[in-house]
Amino acid sequence: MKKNHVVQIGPAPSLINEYLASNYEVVKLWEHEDIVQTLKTRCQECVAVVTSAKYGLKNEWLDFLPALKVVSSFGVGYDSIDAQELGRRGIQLGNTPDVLNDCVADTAMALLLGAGRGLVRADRFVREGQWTRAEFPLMCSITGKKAGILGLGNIGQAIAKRLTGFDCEIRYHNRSEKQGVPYRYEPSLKELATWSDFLFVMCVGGPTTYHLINDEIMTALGPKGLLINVSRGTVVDEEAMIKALQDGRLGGAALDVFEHEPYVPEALMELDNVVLMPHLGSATVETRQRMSQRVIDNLDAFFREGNVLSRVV
Ligand code: 8YV
Repeated sequence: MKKNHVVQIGPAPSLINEYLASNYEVVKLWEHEDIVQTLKTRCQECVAVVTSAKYGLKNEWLDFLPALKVVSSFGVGYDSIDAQELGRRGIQLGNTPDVLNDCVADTAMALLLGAGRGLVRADRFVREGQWTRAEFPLMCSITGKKAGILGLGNIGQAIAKRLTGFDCEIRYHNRSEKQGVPYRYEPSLKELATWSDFLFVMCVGGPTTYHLINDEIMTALGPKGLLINVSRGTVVDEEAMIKALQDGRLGGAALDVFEHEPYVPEALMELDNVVLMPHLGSATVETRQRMSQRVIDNLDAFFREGNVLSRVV
């Protein structure tokens, strides 16, 4: 049987690679120097694109993919893919929601304890031999504190569930109030920040949320407040955050994502009240396996029934 043609934008986990290699005719775009030439000469029959939240898909490439009908992306966020443009062209987009909720929420807790209880700083303190000559500063308690969540979607709710285990009081801000959740809605993000001891950023990325966390919000969170970002770097005005951290208007930041990944501003590395992770929210063996399987299932479902399983457009 003739195999369908697929263009793969960037490297993927081995489960996806092996599946693609045995079931499809694959063009590995990132291995080619002249991308446009490769699209023009080798991808005219490609019905599917396989990509990820990280590698995305450039709109200008779509004109060189006349047979394209489906995009299967590794990751729940799709801010690096223009879903509207795909919809306009009648191309389906599938992503990998839900299978990573718990993992990302666990990462948020790791950041909360890592920064809030000073775990990362304390580790440095011991390794650098400071324990024999100095006292580690007292940190603030986590239990019973006020936690704000920007973006109470499925991952936001998994974060809230974990925070109830710490007896935290929880409020959230979304574009609109969510029905059927036991947490209080705060219509103003600034009010939420003012109220919160910890503010978790868990909304979508892209233009609608660009720099939602600005100087005013960080100042409202305050000198004792902790900002935790596990969504997208673009939601936070990074320059304003650095200034707020430097002059003590913001207590601390725990970040898994950055505005210009994988580049992290030098100024952040110099701050003791900051914990940094290289975008590992969903990075466990089990979760990446489930995400890979969903990429495959989305493609399979499309070729079998004409619709991806987890459909964005
Ligand atoms: C990505 C993510 O999957 O799911 C998302 O939106 O940001 C991550 O889990 C990972 O960076 C690979 O692109």
